[in-house]
Amino acid sequence: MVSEAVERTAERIATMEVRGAATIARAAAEALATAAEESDADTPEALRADLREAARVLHDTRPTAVSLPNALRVVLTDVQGETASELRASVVETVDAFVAGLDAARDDLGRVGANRLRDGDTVMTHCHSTDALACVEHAVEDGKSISAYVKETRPRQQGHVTAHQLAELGVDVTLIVDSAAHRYLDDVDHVLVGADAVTADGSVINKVGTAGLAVSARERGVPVLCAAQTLKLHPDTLAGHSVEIEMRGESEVIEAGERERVGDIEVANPAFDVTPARFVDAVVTERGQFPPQAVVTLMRERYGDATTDPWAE
Ligand code: RUB
Repeated sequence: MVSEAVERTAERIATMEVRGAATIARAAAEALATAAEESDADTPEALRADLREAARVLHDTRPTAVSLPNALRVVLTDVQGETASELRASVVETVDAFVAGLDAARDDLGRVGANRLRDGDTVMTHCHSTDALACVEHAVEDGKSISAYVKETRPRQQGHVTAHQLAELGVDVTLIVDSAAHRYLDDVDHVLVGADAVTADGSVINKVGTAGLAVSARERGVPVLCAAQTLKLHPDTLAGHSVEIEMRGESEVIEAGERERVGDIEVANPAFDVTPARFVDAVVTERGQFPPQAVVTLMRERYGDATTDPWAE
């Protein structure tokens, strides 16, 4: 039985109260620390079993953001202890270090991304990405004046969060409906998006609509930057595995009362799409910016060739 706190976090991730790849990773790691603190296991083996069970519940919430399994893997493999209490303390310490690492990576990445932005530049964003926002935040801190076209991002309107946060930074924000993106690309210097996963061949998996935006941007000669800390690199893709694209419910697309009006038709609601590497100009990470084709080297350095799923053991 997993603790109520873990169940609650899993529920908040599944219902998207907690959303965005980095934020999901943080919540999942913190839930493991809570699971360790709340477990009454008195042997390291029993505590490890409790942690694996908690990790399984957290893992099965949403399938696409690789930051979630990557976070669980880091915590479950880095912890050590000869006794249950040593192991418990090690989980809390490991999670603290992991969370501090997330913040530091976001900050370092933001500094790298900010170097791409010049004073007076206009960016176009899609969805809400804390990594992408870090780039603008650092550019503004450097004294650059930045404007933004912010796509609203149907059906969940994460663009509203982006618009609000960019405006708070002092960015001149224009909110547009998704289908107006092509119309405004001529006024844009960079498309700036985040990622839920970056694959070994440099493809970027991000909120549905990113791929279409990137293709339009290429047609207009606008560079596409993907801000993604290395926690978003998908190590399973090194061995040829594909990434599951989450399909969400139709109630996000048509409200219950609209069913009768639209009739008996299928509704498909994929949450993410795949932007092939050839439409991405740079992947901005905490270790520098890379052409998407070079991501594979970075992935091997960080994760090695083999990955394990400790929660599945
Ligand atoms: C969020 C989304 C974000 C990435 C990156 O999708 O696609 O662009 O997760 O976010 P959802 P961050 O709202 O469905 O979770 O840079 O904050 O990790």
